[in-house]
Amino acid sequence: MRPHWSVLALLGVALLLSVAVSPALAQDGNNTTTVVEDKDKATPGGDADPKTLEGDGWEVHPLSFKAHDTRPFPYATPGEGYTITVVKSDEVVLPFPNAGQPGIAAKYDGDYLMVDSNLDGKPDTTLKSAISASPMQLSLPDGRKIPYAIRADKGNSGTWAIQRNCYATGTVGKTKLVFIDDNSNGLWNDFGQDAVAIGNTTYASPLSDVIQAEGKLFRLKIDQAGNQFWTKPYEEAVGTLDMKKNFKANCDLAWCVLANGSTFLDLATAAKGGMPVPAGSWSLVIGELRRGKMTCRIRQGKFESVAVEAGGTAAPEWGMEVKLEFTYEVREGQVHIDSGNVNVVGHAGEQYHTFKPQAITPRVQVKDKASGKDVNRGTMCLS
Ligand SMILES: [Ca+2]
Ligand SMILES: [Ca+2]
Repeated sequence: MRPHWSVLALLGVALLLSVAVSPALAQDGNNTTTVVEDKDKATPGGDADPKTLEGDGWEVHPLSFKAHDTRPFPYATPGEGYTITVVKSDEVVLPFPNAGQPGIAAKYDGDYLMVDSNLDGKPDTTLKSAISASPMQLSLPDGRKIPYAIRADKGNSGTWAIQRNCYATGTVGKTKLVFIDDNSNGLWNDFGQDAVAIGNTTYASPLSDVIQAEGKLFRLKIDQAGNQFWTKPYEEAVGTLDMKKNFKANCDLAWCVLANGSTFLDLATAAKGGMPVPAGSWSLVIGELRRGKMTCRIRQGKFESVAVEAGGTAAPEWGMEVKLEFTYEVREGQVHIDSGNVNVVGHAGEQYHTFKPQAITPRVQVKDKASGKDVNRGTMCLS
């Protein structure tokens, strides 16, 4: 016995979820239909050594540091939930680079958290939960001192959550690049874990060893200090990937990151006709749909990798029609649906989740399979 899927629209349109019940289902039993698998993060790439880059075709680009001082952070990133949790103790050390020291000294003083912003070993700057940024200094393993900024949020249980609150900007030609220390470790070159936003977008991709700018592909390296990066034209096999052409939805595809090994590209920023990408197999990492103030996130689900051949163009069909997949069980003649395990699934198996601002409220309709008559109906709230 398989549940009957209702197929309806995404975002702002009522969703109907129905279960056909047959006499066989009068018995208790479980019906699991979907397994959610999140893609593992890519492993970090190597560091950039300016000496080995000189004379090898790499072009250097300066970066400007920017401490951010309002909320929210201006760029959406794949790792934006990453935080360092600080608990109360006599000696608090924040795990940021401080050459020769285990970290940055801090003091937990009642409602306040004080940090040593000038690296003299004494906490000197008080962070309140209402204050978003704290300019401070870090000392890298090689002794270079760099600017940095964090934000601190006080948790309900007396802990503090610390997160980077700064970024670094530069350009390739006329294209703006924004680098983000997204794993909040004070180093800017963690490929796959840090992030970069390229072009006219507020969405960042995982830091990638190949980027697209000015309609071309470049290899990328970045100094761990976040003060410069290098590019070099990508000269291996290239194809075209177009994630917009055959994407159907009543909203904009605002963010669409696909990965091939340690290369991450945001296909939502592609011009009409698609984006040049290294030939190979591309998997969906993260995305977002937007219509007005309504948004929802996209994850891989069962979306299969897209093959891009050298010189070829791939444009997978995805998006609507959208269906709901869910788990239910029948106990004592009643249908029980686990609202925490209802997946909104797109045409190619991709999943849509985290709908904002309002929750989705599918109408639930239970039918008797034999007679086709409605047995019950109601409304379920999905956040
Ligand atoms: Ca100090
Ligand atoms: Ca980092």
